[in-house]
Amino acid sequence: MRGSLDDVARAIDSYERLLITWHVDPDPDSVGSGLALQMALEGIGKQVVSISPDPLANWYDFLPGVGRCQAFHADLKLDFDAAIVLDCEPERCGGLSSYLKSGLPVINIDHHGSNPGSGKAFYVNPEAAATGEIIHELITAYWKVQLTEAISTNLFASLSGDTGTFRYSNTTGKTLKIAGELVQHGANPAEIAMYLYENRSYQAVNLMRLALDTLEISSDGEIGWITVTREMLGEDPWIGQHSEDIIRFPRMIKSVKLAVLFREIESEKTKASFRSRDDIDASYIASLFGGGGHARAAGCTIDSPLVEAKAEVLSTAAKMLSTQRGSESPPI
Ligand SMILES: [Mn+2]
Repeated sequence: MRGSLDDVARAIDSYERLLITWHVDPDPDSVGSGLALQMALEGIGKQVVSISPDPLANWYDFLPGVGRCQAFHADLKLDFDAAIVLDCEPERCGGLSSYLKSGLPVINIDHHGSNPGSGKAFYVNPEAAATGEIIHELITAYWKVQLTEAISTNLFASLSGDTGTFRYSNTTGKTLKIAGELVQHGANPAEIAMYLYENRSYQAVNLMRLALDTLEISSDGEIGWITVTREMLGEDPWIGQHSEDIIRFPRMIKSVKLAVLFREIESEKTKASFRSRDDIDASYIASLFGGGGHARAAGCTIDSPLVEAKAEVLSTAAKMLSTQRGSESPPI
């Protein structure tokens, strides 16, 4: 744990006009946390604007308050007393990052262990399953905010998104306790799950079909990967949730300890996303390529063509797994 939630609450208290933002490729945790925090802070009299570094896909439309969230563009008038950066470091805020570094006080709340913490006040708690878990604590403990149906729905979406609907190893008793409280205050688990997982476009599901066709596995069965090229994506925009949708296929395989999704971004730029299980540290391999994340979910962007990046990542991953395995025989 880095920084202090007390400092964060005090810092927020001392400003009136606040910007809330989060990482590029937004996910339900970042957006749900942001909208819930915006509503809570407006409830205590703050002026708050949420700006997403990237446009939000239509399927976020079910989140209460999402209609007031703007997508960043260069002509946007930015005039705030301070910014609250959620679920990432200020460097991951795309087009907003330069504004965040212009001397504006920045308050940072995150649960990624790779975030060193920075700014006027920060709180980074890698034990929190989602940033939404921290937002719940912040707004209920410090400002005694009443959980409305709208706030509860946003926070439930945040927890649900980052825990794979309460299945991943980051799900704790505390996560479930908070989720229960959110349901008591109006969050509807079945409806939120439907919007999160059964509300895709034909194109998005078709992309999964094309991606699944590229599934490969290492000879020892421990590394499974899928490759998405620009051609597969066609004219459709990439949205963060595609990663979760697609990387779950290699991770379904019993023997796979490290699942990798390779995505061609440009001819010389490749993104690798990692999901791991057992004691494999996904953030470690991501950090070797300049990325970061959580122990079980991490990612990096490599300035190499797809084929080269894949070869490099897969040989590094194989070495990492054989070192971490030690003398034990692989459990296939
Ligand atoms: Mn998160």
